[in-house]
Amino acid sequence: PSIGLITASLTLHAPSQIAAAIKSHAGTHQLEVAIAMPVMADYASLQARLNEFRAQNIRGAVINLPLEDHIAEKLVNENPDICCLFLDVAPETDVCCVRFDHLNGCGACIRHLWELGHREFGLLAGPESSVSARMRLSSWRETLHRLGVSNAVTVFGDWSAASGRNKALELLHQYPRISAIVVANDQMALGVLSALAQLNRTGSRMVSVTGYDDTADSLYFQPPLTTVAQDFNKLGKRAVELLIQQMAAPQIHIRELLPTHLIIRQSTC
Ligand code: IPT
Repeated sequence: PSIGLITASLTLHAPSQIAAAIKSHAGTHQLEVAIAMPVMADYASLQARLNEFRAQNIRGAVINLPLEDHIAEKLVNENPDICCLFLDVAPETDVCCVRFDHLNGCGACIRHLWELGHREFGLLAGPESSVSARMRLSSWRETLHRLGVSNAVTVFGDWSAASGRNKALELLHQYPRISAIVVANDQMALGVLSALAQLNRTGSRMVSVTGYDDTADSLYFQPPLTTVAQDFNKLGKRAVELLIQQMAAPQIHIRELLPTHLIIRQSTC
């Protein structure tokens, strides 16, 4: 028997580590995993993938794509014979999901920088089309607001290291007083560190950088990255276990939240 996985691009570190975890935990339950990687996250592309799964006799799918609530809800309504478990939807979306709680992690990250004395912040958010990117940005802003910071500058990247590098160059060129850049994922943070090295903003002129994900390589960035950890192995394990439960009892409503937490390394001071 097989389950399906519809995923965001596996060229990105987080989705690829999540897919690896799902694949290995599915294996312990003697389940194969059919992987689909649509280019677009619109309703028609997703429906087409579920139709392919159905043709392969697949009756359960994990969906790790940022989806707006009406698209996720319509997929569930239109495909009652396939159990769908979503990993990247907003809390208000009324579908079965297991997701990371961004609140603790985002709040802790801003407070950490504040306690180090930072007052001039740059926010490098993920793409506006991503539900999780928007949630991270809004919790950073909320925490900053509570601390009385109202002048943080926001720019948007596309999750890639290249976009992180370009956006950091842009940000520091326009706002040289920024002393901390809060970044929505580790890959963009890698690009930011590369920009800082190019601008000679290291050592005593260092700009603090925080990431988000704690992917397997982030400890080896230069300097090792302070970041918000999401346990992708745990997510993969719970996704497989919960999908199995859901397939055994399709009427149950699964909503699980996994914690995130700040890991302090040397990219912040
Ligand atoms: C999210 C990652 O944090 C981000 O780095 C990027 O890879 C994104 O996925 C791609 O969609 S993790 C997701 C489970 C919210």
